[in-house]
Amino acid sequence: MRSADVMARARDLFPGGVNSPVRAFRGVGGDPVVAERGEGARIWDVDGREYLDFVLSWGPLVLGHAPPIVLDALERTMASGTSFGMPTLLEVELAEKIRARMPHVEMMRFVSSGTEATMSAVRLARAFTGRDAILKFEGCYHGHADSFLVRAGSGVATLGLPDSPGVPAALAALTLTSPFNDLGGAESVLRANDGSVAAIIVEPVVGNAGFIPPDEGFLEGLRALADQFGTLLIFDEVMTGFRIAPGGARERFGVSADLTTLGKVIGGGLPVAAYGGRRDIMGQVAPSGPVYQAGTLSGNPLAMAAGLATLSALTPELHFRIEKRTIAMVEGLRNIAGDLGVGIQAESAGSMWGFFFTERPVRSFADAKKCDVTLFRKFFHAALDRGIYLAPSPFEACFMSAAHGDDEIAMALERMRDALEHALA
Ligand code: KE4
Repeated sequence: MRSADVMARARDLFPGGVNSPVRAFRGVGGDPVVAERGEGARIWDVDGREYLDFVLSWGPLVLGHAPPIVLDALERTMASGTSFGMPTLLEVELAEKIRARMPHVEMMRFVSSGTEATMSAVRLARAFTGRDAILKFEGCYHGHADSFLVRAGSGVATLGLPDSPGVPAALAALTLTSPFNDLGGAESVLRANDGSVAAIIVEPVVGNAGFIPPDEGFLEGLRALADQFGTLLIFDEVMTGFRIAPGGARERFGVSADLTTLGKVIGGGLPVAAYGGRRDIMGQVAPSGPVYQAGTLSGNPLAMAAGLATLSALTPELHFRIEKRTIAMVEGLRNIAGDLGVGIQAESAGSMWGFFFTERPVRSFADAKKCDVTLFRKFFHAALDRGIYLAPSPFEACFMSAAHGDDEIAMALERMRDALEHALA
């Protein structure tokens, strides 16, 4: 088995044999799938097995794997060089396209990972307000910068890590936390720390504790609290940007954050992320202001070209077509669980979706942790054996792409019904 051989070599080279923890299947057990190639909605592993892919590189591939429009753009661009470390027209064009869809992102800065984006946004918020504390929500994941590894989601939750060693207690103490969807809790934290909280940072739709949408009024409430306590509101849209609506959280919920972080989709599978927002805040970033942040490959032309091609193809019409199929997926999953007498909460927002095996609504990370993880693990592997690749953790979201047509959804639901029957046996 080539997968086993590759992983044996990988384990000797990388911690856990992976370059990012969630890939190691620790949340579901067993050995990871070793990818060989992807095309559209499908991936093949190094042993030639084919899967319908609902992880799509954890969100970036909203057009599916290796879309011709992106490959063509990369081929054209790389012929002129791969990196300059100088201003280029491509970065201007991608930023203009992002701002056209998210006008509240008046000014921005490209970086190469979501972690860089959120880390920089928090540094900027601390500088702009002169305050040191931040408020994040339990189960939300904002990348692996020190300040965020406090009650974080995604891989931190998957591995059941209390937080992370190596983060100085003095710094961790500046990260305040509260349950998602609990406005009262957020208000009492802000009141108890009045005058010292620089920013509230939140995933407008949580994709890192499993999929948890905001209650009606929750985001509006955070906006009001931010204004009341003089803190900035940061929407971490690294995952939700260009997935929950063509214009992200502001279009879907009508709430404007002071700063927004983006990533994944805006790079179309290449390393791109960004932070941006109010011009008066972004103007504080070096070299126009004193807040330092830099990056050798920020605005890399290949990455910009992939992002541009992706956003150009992702018209509102295409977005709503993918959203419709995502709704069909979660409705189908609810029907299957209902037929088999299994409690499930299956939800979606635009082209991202997720499910928990539980009778009770999931509104917070505490609720998510009560879901039936054992059944999830069995279902995950039964689905994998039937050629369905889901996120290998109950504390992650799944995604959909333009390449997942009606046939792929029907095929996936048929195989998932069989997988759930098997998992329950
Ligand atoms: P990166 O540094 O991994 O590019 O982005 C960090 C990040 C920030 N904010 C949100 C809302 C995110 O979802 C992420 C990264 N998401 C995870 C998946 N849950 C990336 C997968 C991984 O860690 O390998």
